[in-house]
Amino acid sequence: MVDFTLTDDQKAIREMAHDFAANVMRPVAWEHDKDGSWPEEVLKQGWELQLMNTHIPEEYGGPGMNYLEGVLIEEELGWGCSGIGTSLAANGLACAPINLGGSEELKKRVFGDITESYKLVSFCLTEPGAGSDVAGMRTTAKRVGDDYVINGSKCFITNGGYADYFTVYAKTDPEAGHRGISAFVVPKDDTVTVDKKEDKMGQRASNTATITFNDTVVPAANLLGEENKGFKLAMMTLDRTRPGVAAMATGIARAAFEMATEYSKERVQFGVPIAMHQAIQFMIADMATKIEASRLLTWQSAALLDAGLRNTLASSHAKRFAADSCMEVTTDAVQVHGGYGFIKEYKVEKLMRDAKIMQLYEGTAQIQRLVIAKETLLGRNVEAAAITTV
Ligand code: COS
Repeated sequence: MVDFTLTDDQKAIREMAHDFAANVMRPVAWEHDKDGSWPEEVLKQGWELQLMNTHIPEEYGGPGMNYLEGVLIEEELGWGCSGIGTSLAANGLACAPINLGGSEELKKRVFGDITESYKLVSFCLTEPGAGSDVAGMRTTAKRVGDDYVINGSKCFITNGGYADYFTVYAKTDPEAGHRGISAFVVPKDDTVTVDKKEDKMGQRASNTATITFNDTVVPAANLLGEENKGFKLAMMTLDRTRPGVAAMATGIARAAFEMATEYSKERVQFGVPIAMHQAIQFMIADMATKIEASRLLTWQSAALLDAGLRNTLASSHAKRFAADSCMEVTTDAVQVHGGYGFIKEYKVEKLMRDAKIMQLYEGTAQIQRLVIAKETLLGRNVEAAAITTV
């Protein structure tokens, strides 16, 4: 029998994240959404509570949480404010390839530093001309003696404007397509410039920047995994982080659902609360089912990882379904509010704006379908195979 019971420790982790979301994130979330200001104080408090760097092993100074614990936290952060939540979660995305491919010395150096004091790490994969098509990237890393010299621009980089380190993907063999990409840890220095801060539709509290590497020199010791194996490292990273995005989408949807149900019990039309009307009840019912199903897929995708099994298919199922559901649920939550849902004072409109990015970042809804189709047609869904390493 499948057991969905959480341990006391897991319940405590979820409760701690929920308290933080309710008492620290929510009171400032709408202000940061309004002016797009950087929530540094909130992030520092999140770092103190180890709501950042959740998967860094204990031997390197982190809390060493498993993936199920990670998604429990991310759902609460999404419920609190997914803009601030994304900034808290971004170290996890950037550190996953270090965890997978970094040498002992590199892990001690970088993880030791970012767990010792508040520091940010940004994941640099996407480029202006290479979003879904990762292999189309143009950033290069040339080997010169014991170093690599990196040149190129990366866009849509979460926390990019404030990062102390970057995990950068670059072509080490430009003629070799996806088999010519390598990944590196790049500490911030004067050769790394922040070119543009994006003014976004949603998740306005998170910083999203273009970062350019201008003859940036890193030692060969900062290479992650083997040279030219960076594409696979990126895919293995996304397998590990898409469950977190699915969890955050579930949290946003849950917040919107709560607002819609509360409002439906208060708002009177035709002499009764609108919750008494079947038209509203059907919307509420569909919202509730989508949230439950999103959470179940999310937990499954995390539990497979915790069991040491390949979760590529489950991860894309979860990310695709939870993100699409989040968009639908938040749109319906605005609909339940009628005209008031369109007014900022009612707060639910922020959730609908925040939801959109869930279908875009860490692989669009269409990319998830591509992965699902490929995995299914290859028959890998029949039995999850053990994870291979880079
Ligand atoms: N784990 C390990 N290896 C993987 C993998 C995974 N999940 N997925 C693919 N690979 C490997 C394949 O085994 C293959 O290896 P070989 O070089 O040995 O043949 C290689 O990677 C290429 O795989 P594939 O042919 O399946 O790649 P495609 O080009 O068909 O598809 C997509 C790649 C489109 C799925 C990929 O580029 C992608 O996910 N794009 C979206 C990127 C994204 O999410 N961007 C957001 C940035 S972070 S905000």
